[in-house]
Amino acid sequence: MVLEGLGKSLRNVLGKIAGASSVDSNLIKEVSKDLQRALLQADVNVQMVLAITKKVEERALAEKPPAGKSAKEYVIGIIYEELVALLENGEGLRMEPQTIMMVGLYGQGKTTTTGKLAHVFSKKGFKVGLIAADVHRPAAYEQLQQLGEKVGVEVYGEPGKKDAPAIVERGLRHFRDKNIIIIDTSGRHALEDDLIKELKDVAKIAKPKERLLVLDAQVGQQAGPQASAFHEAVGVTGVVLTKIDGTAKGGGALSAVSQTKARIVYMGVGEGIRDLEAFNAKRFISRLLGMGDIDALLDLVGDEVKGAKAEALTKNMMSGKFTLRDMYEQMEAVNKMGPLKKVMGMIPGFSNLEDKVDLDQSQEKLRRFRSIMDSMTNEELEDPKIIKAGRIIRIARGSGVPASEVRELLKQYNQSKKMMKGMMGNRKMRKQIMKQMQGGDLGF
Ligand SMILES: Nc1nc2c(ncn2[C@@H]2O[C@H](COP(=O)(O)OP(=O)(O)O)[C@@H](O)[C@H]2O)c(=O)[nH]1
Ligand SMILES: [Mg+2]
Repeated sequence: MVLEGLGKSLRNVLGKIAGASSVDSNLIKEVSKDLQRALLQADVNVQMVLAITKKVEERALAEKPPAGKSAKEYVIGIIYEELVALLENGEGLRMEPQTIMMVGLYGQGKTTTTGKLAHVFSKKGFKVGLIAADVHRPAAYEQLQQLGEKVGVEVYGEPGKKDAPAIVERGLRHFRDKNIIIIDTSGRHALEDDLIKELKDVAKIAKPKERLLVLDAQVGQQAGPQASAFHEAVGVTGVVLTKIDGTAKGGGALSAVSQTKARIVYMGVGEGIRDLEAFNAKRFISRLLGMGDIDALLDLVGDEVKGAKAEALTKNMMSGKFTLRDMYEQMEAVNKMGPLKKVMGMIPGFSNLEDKVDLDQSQEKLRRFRSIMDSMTNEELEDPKIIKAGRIIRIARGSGVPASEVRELLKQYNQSKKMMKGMMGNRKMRKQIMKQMQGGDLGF
């Protein structure tokens, strides 16, 4: 997940609120401090951090929750709103016929993103053409050509020629029958005058509806000044923040760009052709806060297990109860579902398993866990606390596994239970927040 560290600390902040006995000024002060720490660690600008936490404090102390809403839920809602406000910056890229020009310095990810965008549009059924107008970097044409091949999109270029505007002019003519044209342009180590001139000349000919600035998120808060400089030079209409997968500074880049009022349209989250995410502040923040995981899991559950069983399971979990039997049922459901890897990643406590073991092994482990549980009594399944040394030996013998494996299952159960508790807090929050602000539009 993008910005793993920030997500984790934000979820801790919300967990603290959810677990508090009551909301008072002490709790709010404490939460505000934690929020500050979380945002600063993600490289968000100090002034912005102070502003947002001040606002959260003021609102949390002054505003009264409307009837039917608890103080805790209301405070959590305020934090959500203020975080969204920090990043909210307009609409995404329109899925309609247009010409798009990519700009940015060397190595920021322009060419890669051009390929990714070509994939997005062609998947939607558009007729896409790519123009290779980076005339400075050797092999720029070949790089784009390769990406084009990968996604089945034609690339126009004139390797060896240096006149970018002329190439673009001929490319546009060549692509008369296309409805999405994306132009990859040259970069520099810095925004120099000759680059500005070249980009302006290309823009004059292509009249692109979108001029997308591609920015490496690793520059952190520097992304803000860079976005402003490019905007002044060539009139940026949107920003793509790349490499957000590999940096803890993503919070800095995101918030700094938002601050310039530039609209962030996409995030690059990996080197692969599919590693591009449309940016939406509400969805991004709700995901950071860990909302919706359970729903996504239940969505994946096949029809055969979706009925009464899933309902009973959810009800149990919502009430904070999570027995070994519940875990057993989850495993059953998981077994019927596949693709296992995806599902495993969504079950609290199992996500860490996902990376470490291969799939056949996980399947095998599930099978063994189930046979262990088959050797337990109802009482043990409902109340696993009572399973002490003597019972472990009996269960191990009954299911033909070493005692260590029974202990492993119990450990896994305790871990799942703990995480499930945390998530249930979030689910309640999520419902509340949805009702409160979105009318159901959180994008899940
Ligand atoms: N991890 C990661 N790497 C990326 C991303 N976008 C681009 N890259 C890598 O960054 C390097 C430079 O990208 P390139 O598209 O050639 O940059 P350009 O000079 O602006 O055209 C390449 O190695 C890409 O694979 C991203 O979102 N995540
Ligand atoms: Mg390039």
